Amino acid sequence: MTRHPTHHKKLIEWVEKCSRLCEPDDVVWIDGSAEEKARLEKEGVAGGELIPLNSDKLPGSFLHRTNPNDVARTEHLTYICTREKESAGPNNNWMEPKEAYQKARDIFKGSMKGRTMYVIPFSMGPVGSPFSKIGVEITDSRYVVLNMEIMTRVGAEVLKQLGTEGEFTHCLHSLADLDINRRLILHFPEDNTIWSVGSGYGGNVLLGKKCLSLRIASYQAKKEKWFAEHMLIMGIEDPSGRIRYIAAAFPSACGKTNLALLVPPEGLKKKGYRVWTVGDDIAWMRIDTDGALWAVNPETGFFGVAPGTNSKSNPNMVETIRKNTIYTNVLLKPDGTVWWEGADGEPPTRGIDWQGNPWKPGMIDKDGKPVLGAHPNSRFTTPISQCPSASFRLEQPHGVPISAIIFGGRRQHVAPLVYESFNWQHGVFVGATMASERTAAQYGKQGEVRRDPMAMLPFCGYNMAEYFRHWLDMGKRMKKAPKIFHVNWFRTDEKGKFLWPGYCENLRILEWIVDRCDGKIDAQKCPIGYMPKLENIDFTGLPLAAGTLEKLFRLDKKNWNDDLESIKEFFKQFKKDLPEELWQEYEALKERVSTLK
Ligand code: OXD
Ligand code: MN
Repeated sequence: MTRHPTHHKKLIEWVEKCSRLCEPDDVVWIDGSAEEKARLEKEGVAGGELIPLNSDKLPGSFLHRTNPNDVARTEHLTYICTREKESAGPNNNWMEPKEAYQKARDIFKGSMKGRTMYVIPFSMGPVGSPFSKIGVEITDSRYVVLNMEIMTRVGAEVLKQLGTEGEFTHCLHSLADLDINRRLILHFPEDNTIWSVGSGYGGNVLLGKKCLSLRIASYQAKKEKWFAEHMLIMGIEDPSGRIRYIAAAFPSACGKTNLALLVPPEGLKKKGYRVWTVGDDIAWMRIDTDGALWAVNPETGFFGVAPGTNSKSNPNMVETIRKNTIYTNVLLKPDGTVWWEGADGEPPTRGIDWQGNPWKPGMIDKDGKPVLGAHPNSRFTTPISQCPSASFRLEQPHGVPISAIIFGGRRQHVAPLVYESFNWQHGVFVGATMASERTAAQYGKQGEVRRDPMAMLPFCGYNMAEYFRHWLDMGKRMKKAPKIFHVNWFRTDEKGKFLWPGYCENLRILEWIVDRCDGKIDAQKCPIGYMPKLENIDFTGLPLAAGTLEKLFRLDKKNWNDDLESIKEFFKQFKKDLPEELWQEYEALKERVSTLK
């Protein structure tokens, strides 16, 4: 009989029930101690799940390889399981809960035979903060335990906070046989439960992240009147030492992590600007007693994409991942360090690729394509506390006050570099109509527009029409609502070349946004919102070719009309559920766009 480190009866009963279903050899409760971590790492190395990396150059770091059929989130196997189909809405896969539990139970049955079942109590958000939610993840993967220890607050202090009666999200995970035909990522928001089986990939199995902090939390946030959003949070310190915090939503692969860890360009640094990173992926936001919106990052780590990370795109991340980092599906160099496409320096002359095969630059596969050293979605898991720009308010139970919300996408032509919405309702429309064009790196037709409202399309745990209603209602509850902006770093010229240099130069636009929030400057009223007077953006030391600014801010009537058509199609799928206010905003925009020349 296992000894339990808790007197929480329901938790113990649930653990025993899962144990009877999965039939592990033994059950281990995770306490979050350093000794336990060292033991798990040692066992992981002995069992082949972890490869220790060069202890001088990357101390405390390991490499893990997932099954090659299991390298990304599997949206088509991800379900919202509510009693009514309508509650999941038109954008989620839906399964009836009874059927879903039965299907998964068949796969979980005996799946942990010969393995250890780990029980991980974890807190999303500082332990004991009014923002925080507790989950307990049961898993048969040591890799999951070690990643959860970086990404969340884990162990004894969480159990203490949970007490004998506390609410928690029931998260059950098993690798089972990693068969893609027996893989399911199931969310039961009405039961506060997540079941994930048949995968070992982070986004599917670190259940505190997308599954709890976005899908389950968004459902809870609607009920409890707060926000669970797919947003970075960063602080911008101005030369007077005042810090303004912003939250920003961009679809995956639009540079959220790079923006959150931005290092100011020379000119702005000299002026006295500094950036503080609060989070790169998830924001939980509440209206506090002052009537303003306050945000925490519920996570404690970054689960970042490795390819393309280098000293130019993200110098702070390069510093962060030098130690205590778990690398997944990257290339192993002969000196026991790692590499990926788009890393600093020259490619190594040889190494072991992400699938464990010998690799050399220039290798070609049977279809004539280059063999990649690292998988395009290879990752690092690393503690935020190691980041040079980590905010000193990460553990603040009340988080940080949000002055601006920013939405953005990857648009070649339509959206200008930046604009500000007229008011909250218009801002919700701007977020609800957010879109990105597919790049060559993504599945699907290049250039095709994918609408991704508030970057939540794959993560909203309920009907998106209800979600829009929630956003509108929250605006009415706030006394000091943040201003809402839209940015587009990805506008291109006639030859398809980016017009804006991006990366650290984006701070110039954030400076304008913060100045607008502080009421320091005025702006031009345009058909789509307020646009900057160019003299109010600091372009010092940024040589842009003649005519570039004009192109970055030009509004093209045909492009906007085409976009309105696509918005109409998108909105129509929500039928009568779409809040009337969004149709009003649509009509008003159409009217204003008709005045464009
Ligand atoms: C992520 C994503 O992994 O949004 O953060 O896809
Ligand atoms: Mn994300």
